[in-house]
Amino acid sequence: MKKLIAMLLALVMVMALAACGGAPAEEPAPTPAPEAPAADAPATEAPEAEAPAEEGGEAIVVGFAQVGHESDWRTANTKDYQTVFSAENGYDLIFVDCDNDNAVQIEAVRSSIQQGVDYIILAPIQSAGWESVLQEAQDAGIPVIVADRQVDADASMYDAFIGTDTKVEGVLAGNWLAEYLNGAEAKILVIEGTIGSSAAIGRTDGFNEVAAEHPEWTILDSQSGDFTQAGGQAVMESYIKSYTDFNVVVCQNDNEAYGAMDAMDAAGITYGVDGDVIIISYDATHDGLQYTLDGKIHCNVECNPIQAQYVADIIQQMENGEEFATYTLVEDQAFVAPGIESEYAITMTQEILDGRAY
Ligand code: GZL
Repeated sequence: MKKLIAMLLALVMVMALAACGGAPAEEPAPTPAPEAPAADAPATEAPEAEAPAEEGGEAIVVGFAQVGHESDWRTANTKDYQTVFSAENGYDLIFVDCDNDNAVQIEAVRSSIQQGVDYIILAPIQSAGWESVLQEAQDAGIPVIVADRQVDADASMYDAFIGTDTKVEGVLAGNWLAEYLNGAEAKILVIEGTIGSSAAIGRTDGFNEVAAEHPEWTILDSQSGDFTQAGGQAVMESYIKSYTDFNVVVCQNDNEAYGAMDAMDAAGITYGVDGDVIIISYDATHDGLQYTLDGKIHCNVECNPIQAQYVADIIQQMENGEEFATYTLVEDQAFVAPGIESEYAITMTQEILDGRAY
């Protein structure tokens, strides 16, 4: 109802302007999405918070179906949403931690539809299987914003996407490895993220695209650690039993890397810039960058979890009947251990670590 009033008011204003001959000469330019941080900026602040459109009015009710609590990245992402979509900012956030369970997540979105929320935010655990529930949201007239990960559904089935390009992250990791190895042989073990998630699919596809250009590389195995530390450790323990000759481990998030390091420690396998095994990780969370600064992780490809304000800005634009960005890419960069110079990544320093927001 609120949206209808806002639209009518906007329509009346435009008609009034037209009536007074004050109509803008041309369509108002679409409001650009907030500038993504420059690729080389270590800072990770999102754009300035603004009061929602209904300042002083009733709260904007937002249903948020979050992946779960599987990683430090997710913790930072959830905290960011709970900070931005607070009651004092004019929101009623109905937050559901879907605990990495796709069926639970689909039901959480259905529940938001049944509650008649104003907006739905979906961070999809898996990409597949969203068409019918997105159609239900569309039939109910509830805008859906897909965040963080992608869905395998036509873009017309939802209203906006905010997130990173994980295939680009995979290519970045591969390009850094090629630069670092400089033609040397690589026997690579990969610990993937959650099966069916666009994050795991993208990073795998991107890295494999680069690997295909390097016949001197062999990817010995690639199994899912589900983006968790326990999963990373279990997969690495299994790899150590099966493979005796490997020199690169690619972990698709920091928590898997911590688990892999635990497993290699237990087996007496050395890693890092002074060890036998190269570790590549993703996320660039605080602890992941600490390990990178310490030389334990060679290369850490960032995936910025600070995304909530981008979503809030789009909701405000929708509330005001304004143009909004239907696709917002949150830029990433990569970091490497001290002593490594790279055209693809920033060499870690204590100052960079101290300046990180998550
Ligand atoms: C990436 C995000 C991934 C992180 C993991 O966009 O979906 O999920 O890389 C998290 O740490 O579990």
